[in-house]
Amino acid sequence: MKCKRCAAKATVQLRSHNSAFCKDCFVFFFQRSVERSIDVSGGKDSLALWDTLVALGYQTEGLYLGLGIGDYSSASERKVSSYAAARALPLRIVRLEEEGDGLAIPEAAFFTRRQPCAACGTFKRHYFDRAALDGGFAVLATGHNLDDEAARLLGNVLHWQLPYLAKRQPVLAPTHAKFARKVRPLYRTSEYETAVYAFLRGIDYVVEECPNSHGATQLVYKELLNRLEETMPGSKLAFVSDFLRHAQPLFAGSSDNPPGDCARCGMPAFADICGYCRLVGEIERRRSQAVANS
Ligand code: Q46
Ligand code: ZN
Repeated sequence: MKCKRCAAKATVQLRSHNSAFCKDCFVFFFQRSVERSIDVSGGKDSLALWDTLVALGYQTEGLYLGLGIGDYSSASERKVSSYAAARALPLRIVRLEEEGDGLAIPEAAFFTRRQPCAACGTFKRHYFDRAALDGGFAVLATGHNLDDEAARLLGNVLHWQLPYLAKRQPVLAPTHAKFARKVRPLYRTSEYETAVYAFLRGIDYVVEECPNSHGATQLVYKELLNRLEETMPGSKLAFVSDFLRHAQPLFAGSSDNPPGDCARCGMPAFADICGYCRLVGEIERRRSQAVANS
């Protein structure tokens, strides 16, 4: 077997990466992948995070996931592409319409007759994990800020979603060889702070919100928390930090068993097939029914 990088005789085989390396190249690959990370959306949080990681000397590669949401997606892609081009930073672009299943968010929402955000979450998780695996990223960093964290935590607490509470941490160790470590370095930084940072650093980001965000549950939680924050400043940070310090360890045992492999796509799955493949199956079934009835 030959080394993937220099074609010398390989001494290390990495089946999860479908690769093999000689000693020197493996050391190079390992050291590089430890610091490779980041997914970017074209929004202020992701670009501010990328900018910060680069400034701190981290080796990064941007990952843009095109959701196929009309003008919003094209504007986001333009912003992130110009950010990366202006700084000569590597950017990987994955567009849902061009991937194997060819399904973008509007189509998924139409056929499932559910809110676009429901399919969006599942698609994002799948494609982020897939792209991190394909790219050999050791770490996947996302730009979720304090406002996002607090809103999600509130949602999890309101519905007592124990498995989610067990995983609600800013650093998530991989539970499967195909998962990268997931980190949310901005979890203590408010939306306002990232907006100010982006402005001061001259980062041109997509200002428009996703058209599907109106009425989204997360937004309702955010508005509630903003009202709380207005009268009791520091509430969001205390809610998130105190949860992590005092309550999160109590939920740690409520997480799912480690995932196996999805029978359809091979990615980690908590059942025979993963949540993404289940969703694609449902969309395909409903699409065939619609064709048959037309
Ligand atoms: S992108 Fe996707 Fe958000 Fe748009 S469809 Fe909903 S979840 S609102 S962060
Ligand atoms: Zn799958």
